Amino acid sequence: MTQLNLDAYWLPFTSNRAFKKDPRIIVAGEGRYFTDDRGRKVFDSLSGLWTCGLGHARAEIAEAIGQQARELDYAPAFNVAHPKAFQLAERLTTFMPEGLNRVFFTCSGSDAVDSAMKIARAYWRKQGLANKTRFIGRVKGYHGVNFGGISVGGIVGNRLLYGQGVEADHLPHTMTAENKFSRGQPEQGAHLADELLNLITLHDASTIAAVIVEPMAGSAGVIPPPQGYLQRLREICTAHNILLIFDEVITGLGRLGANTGAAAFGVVPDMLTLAKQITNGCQPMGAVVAKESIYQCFMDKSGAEHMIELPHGYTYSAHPIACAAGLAVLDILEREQMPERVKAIAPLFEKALHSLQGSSPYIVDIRNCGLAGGISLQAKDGDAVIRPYQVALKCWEKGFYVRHGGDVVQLGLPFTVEASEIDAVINAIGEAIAELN
Ligand code: PXG
Ligand code: PLP
Repeated sequence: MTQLNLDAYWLPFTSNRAFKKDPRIIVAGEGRYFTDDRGRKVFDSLSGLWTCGLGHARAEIAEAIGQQARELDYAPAFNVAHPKAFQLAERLTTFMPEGLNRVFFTCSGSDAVDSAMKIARAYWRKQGLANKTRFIGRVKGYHGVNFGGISVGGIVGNRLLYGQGVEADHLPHTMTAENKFSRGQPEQGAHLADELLNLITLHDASTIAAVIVEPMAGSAGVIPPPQGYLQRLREICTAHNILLIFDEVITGLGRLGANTGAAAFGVVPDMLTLAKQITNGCQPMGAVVAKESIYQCFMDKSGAEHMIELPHGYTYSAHPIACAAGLAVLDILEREQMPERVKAIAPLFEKALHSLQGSSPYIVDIRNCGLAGGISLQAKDGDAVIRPYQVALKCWEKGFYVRHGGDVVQLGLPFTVEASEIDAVINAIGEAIAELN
């Protein structure tokens, strides 16, 4: 390895000062393993950043990307289009709940969230309900980093520095004391959805465009919805003429052992957002999938036929190379029955993860759903993040890439994970926690 100059690169969501003293550099990836610059194999326990469920360097995806780059590297997205945009949109709808069949492509999950929020506001304005502009998110929600997303988001640290955002209020989160160490969906807590009624009383439904939640909160540390909770949110939104948006950037396309969180939990939103797994992380891409009636409203209420119905889009919307990657990914997801595989192996993961309960006084909660898991650690002298951070560093030294976020150690295992690897990573985390002081 040539010596790297670390100065110029400002790393995202990273403690740059600490990192540059002790950098962790990945130089290759294959299957479920990275190779670092010391030549070590490192198990990827977060599938990249929840992106690479199929594992790294899948030949079919690489082939599709290379071929597309040679055939058509870029096509403008406004007023012209390329075939794979239509093909991918159509293929994606076959993975979606019944009725969600109009796909708007974006460049990331953050873009997908802000696009969905703009579509929601515009949808009401087109119907003469221009006051329906407010959004309801949820405490601990993560909806990316654009201004819309941080406004509905509920992770304090991601908003504090940035000042005024979009008008939004927040539902309480569902991590209650009585639900600690629940396996899968907690039994208690559906009543927390009724807080939406209080927010409707406060703001009036005539000012609320949409409710946006992750069906299972990911970034905040894997918080599965209490049984009946999402059903209740759906009922209240329908009764009060408020759109329901599921942010499925993590839960979409297999993670929960179903094609979507909507399918896993049996609740259909009006729009859902996707990103990450669409291309298996190989190309930046996101999407909003909307009900046909939402799309049709724009078609019906936008004046003469040459008028643009939705003045919104990105230079890289439906990028040909991302679309080519996406088509290859959907082929593999389907052919290798990945959501089914996730569903089949999830109970093994659940058992191994929860075996850590009681192994350390620092472990204050464990949660899981599909191939996602979170371990909450007790704060140290008022510092909530130090222990998960130390666990992640220790795991890296042991040959495991493990994600820490806030007071949680998070796992998002590759869909292809083997039982022996589940045991190995849980052992490594257990050892790392035992070494804490
Ligand atoms: N919505 C949700 C639900 C997400 O999880 C985004 C939007 C934003 O997507 P982009 O592509 O703009 O990053 C996300 C992203 C973690 C972690 O450690 C999670 C995300 C990103 C990075 C790290 O949990 N989620
Ligand atoms: N800023 C400027 C000056 C631009 O011209 C554009 C796009 O043309 C953008 C920002 C938005 O970039 P993107 O379409 O990649 O989101």
